Amino acid sequence: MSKTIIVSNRLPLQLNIENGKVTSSPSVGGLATGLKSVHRDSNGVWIGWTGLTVEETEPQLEKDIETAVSEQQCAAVQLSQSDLEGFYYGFSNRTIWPMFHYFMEYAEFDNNFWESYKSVNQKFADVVLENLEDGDTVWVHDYQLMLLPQLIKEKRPEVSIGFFLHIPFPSYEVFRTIPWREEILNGLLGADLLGFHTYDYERHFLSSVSRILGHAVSFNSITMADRVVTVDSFPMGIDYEKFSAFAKANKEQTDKSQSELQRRLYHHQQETPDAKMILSIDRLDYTKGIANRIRAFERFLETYPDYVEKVRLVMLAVPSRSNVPQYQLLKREIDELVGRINGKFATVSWTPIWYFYRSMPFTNLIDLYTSCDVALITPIRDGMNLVAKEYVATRTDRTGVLILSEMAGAAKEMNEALLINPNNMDLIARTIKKALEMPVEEQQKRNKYMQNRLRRYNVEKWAADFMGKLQALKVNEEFIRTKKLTDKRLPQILEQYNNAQQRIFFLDYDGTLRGFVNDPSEANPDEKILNMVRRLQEQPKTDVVIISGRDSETLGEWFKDLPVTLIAEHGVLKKQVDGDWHPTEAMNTDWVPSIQPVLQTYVDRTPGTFIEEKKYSLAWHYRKADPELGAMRANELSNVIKELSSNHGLSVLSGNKVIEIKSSNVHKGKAATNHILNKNYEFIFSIGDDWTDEFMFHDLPSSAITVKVGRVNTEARFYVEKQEDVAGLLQAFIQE
Ligand code: GDG
Repeated sequence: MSKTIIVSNRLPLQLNIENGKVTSSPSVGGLATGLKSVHRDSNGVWIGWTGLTVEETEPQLEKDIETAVSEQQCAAVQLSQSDLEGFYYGFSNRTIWPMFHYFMEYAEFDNNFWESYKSVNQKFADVVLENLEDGDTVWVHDYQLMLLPQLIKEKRPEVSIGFFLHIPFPSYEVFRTIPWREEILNGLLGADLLGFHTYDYERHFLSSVSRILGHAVSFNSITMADRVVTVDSFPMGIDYEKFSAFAKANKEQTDKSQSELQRRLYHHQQETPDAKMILSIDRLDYTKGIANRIRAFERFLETYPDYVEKVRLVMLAVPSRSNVPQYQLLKREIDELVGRINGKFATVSWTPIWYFYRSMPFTNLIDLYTSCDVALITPIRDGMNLVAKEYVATRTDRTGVLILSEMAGAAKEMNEALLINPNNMDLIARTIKKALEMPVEEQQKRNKYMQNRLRRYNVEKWAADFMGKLQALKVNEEFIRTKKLTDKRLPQILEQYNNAQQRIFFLDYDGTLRGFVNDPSEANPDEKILNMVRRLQEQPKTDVVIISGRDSETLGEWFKDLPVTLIAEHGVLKKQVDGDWHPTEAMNTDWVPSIQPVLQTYVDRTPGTFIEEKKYSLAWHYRKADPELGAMRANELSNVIKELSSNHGLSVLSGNKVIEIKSSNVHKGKAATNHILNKNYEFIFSIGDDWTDEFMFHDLPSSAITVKVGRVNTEARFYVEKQEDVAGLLQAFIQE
């Protein structure tokens, strides 16, 4: 039975070694819960690091550790101390983490870190490949393993691979400053499905792929040479029922069964019944905005002194990455801030901040969530932030107010929270006051909406959605495979051809009849091509249409001696046999005066490029420009025009070293269907290689034989592998 292999930096288990005996227990993080049905219930394997380096592992315990790990349905990747320093503390946490959270000034670009990142990703790949069997699916998690999808795909192209990024993906302007940006993008693009928490991260990723690698991006898919990569957003949820159930149990506790912390919190409530508690929980990380939060609390106490002795900030900061210098500095900063503010405001019976620097057992977390009236969550940047969701889930009586930073991915789904900009101290201070004074009915109303959403889109649903989408893509990929125009299928098509009274062929030119050449002006048809088209046209009851993006002059010149219909400029102009060129539609050119100057700036800035003014379109040619500069500017230009074009209804076509802009109401699909209107073709054949041909495949009647050149996602009914296969296929229709 095929299985799913989950891969993450750390395994979801705890190893305990006591008196030479190794035992393991599952750790119950959100991810492990969400993936339970993929991992535990369906015989999956989870691959990752145990938390023990090779140096920390006593040789005589190796076997026992392996057994303990496999008991949890896991397989371990062995990492050395130096792997950990370079790959984890280095590249992952001193390069990627700060860059992806827009802390560019903290990012270090160190080649040794990068080398270590590559070699550890390879170690993960080796273990995945060892465990991989036919039909398996792989789901890779997070920023430590961005090269892994490609490393697996190269070796096992048929395997379906998903990747989910748990942190933000930064904007192109930030991402492009990373020295290894191409390698990282290519690594990720080994996946068939890439998931992000929010649409913004998805958008940033697509923009980087389009601008840096130059791949064609449309909506949420990326077309590569031989496959299509899909990108989508899947906002991660929590184990709602667990949080809600633990919160209920917490309410029903007796004095005796209460934790020490719960007792302390309870006494505080008893002693000062009208005092309120504000909660803050995060890993101690500079992205979480902890220092700002404390300063905002100070601003609150200064601005609203009536609240002195009436409000306490309960702050849990969980130690994290303490070997990284920035984290050590942050720890010192927070210690000092807490000390200063407690010194400044404390009274005999009251300290404004209770500060815990440690991690707590899960039940203590519930004690905090259920006891605090307000949760103050103010990250500067955060992929999602699950603490915000957990706080809301534990409010079983629906009271409590969530103050949440707009910069957390969670803010996109939690509109009913009080959303703040984490850099605006006055706003946070005012919002704290608003939260403390919010009527209970309003609190309940807001939480009701959020709880309903969190209950519905919980972590299991998140995982199921991702896997469902990946599965659907796999089925689609298999479906594409079934479209191959094999020798077995051809006789049936030929039978239709032979039985038809009227027959027509729509043939695309570049990439279909003719292979690509470096200089497109030298791509004129050779004798072989001309002969083939002529002989096809000579078949009885058969018409041939050459349908291309080329301009009418070129196409007219190349095919002047053949009695075929020509459709040029992606459907804009048509020339019947022995006729003149005519537009196929009433063409709108009002947009030309506003777009022309934009193109002109690209000509000015990019030596060797020029504008071609066609009758109904503008083309910017860059084949004589420096290839890299040309490609880069072409991408830039096409993005700019796409943004501008929404007002004009334009379409931007990226051809071979040319960007063409035209009114979007004309395309090959429309031109082809208009051409056959009121005619009685019983056999319609169309073949083409790029996305402009998809319009034809889509618009022609479903009985048409539509053929894509290249094996990518297509609306065509069939495909052939490569341009070189086209001649052989057309030859089959030529009967002596
Ligand atoms: C990354 C992204 C994204 C916290 N303290 C204790 C404890 N926790 C638990 C919380 C929560 C989790 O840790 C923290 O999750 P966050 O989402 O808030 O933040 P990151 O650790 O930065 O996670 C983030 C997430 O990945 C998922 O994709 O949301 O944006 O940065 O579940 O409850 N648990 C226990 N003791 C503690 O002291 N037991």
